[in-house]
Amino acid sequence: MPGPTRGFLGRRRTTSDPRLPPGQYDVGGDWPVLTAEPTPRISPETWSITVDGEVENPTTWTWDQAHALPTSAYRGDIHCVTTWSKFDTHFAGISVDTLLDVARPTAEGRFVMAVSKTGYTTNLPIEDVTGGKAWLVWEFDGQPLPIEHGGPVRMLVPHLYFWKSAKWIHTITVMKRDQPGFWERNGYHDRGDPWKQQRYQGD
Ligand SMILES: Nc1nc2c(c(=O)[nH]1)N[C@H]1C(S)=C(S)[C@@H](COP(=O)(O)O)O[C@H]1N2
Ligand SMILES: [Mo]
Repeated sequence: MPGPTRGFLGRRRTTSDPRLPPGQYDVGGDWPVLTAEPTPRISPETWSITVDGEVENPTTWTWDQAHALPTSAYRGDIHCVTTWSKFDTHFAGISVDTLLDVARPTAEGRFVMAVSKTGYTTNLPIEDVTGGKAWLVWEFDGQPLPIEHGGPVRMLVPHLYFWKSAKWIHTITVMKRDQPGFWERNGYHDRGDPWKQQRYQGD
């Protein structure tokens, strides 16, 4: 990206970049860690992902079973509500669509709760995790996802603020009705669209 180097203007670049949602700045090469709970140690041997709730076929995949599914990658930007954005990230894993195709949400299943192994939760309308918009990822820039960033596997919903991307994802529960997750109970917006600046309740 053209423009002044870091250190000259400080870390908050003021250049306007069409990739930058309103109120955000380019964090550059950094990838801040934001975690509300103690970082869990999860080994691939014990990791699993379950899709349950309002589905016809509740299913659990082990590490090997998940890795046997068709891989899917994301290259693009991520945006945290604390105002940093990171451009051109590269994640790889599987599409949430692949899991939901097997679990088959019922017609009444209209929301999901993403649940971390730690108990962290975040809620999403099912449309925000289908149609190629959400992933379970285990690679960042071609390397295993670092544990502090949610490794071995996190959710990735890059078109929404990053609190919707649950680290250490363990269960996706399909629900009939919307229910607030951890940050949503604590004042954050229910949906979190960075282009609409949906940061806090009432935005
Ligand atoms: N389990 C868990 N997932 C989480 C969080 C958390 O505290 N716990 N924080 C969320 C928030 S607020 C952000 S901005 C991103 C931070 O991800 P990072 O630490 O990889 O940058 O993770 C999201 N997912
Ligand atoms: Mo965040």
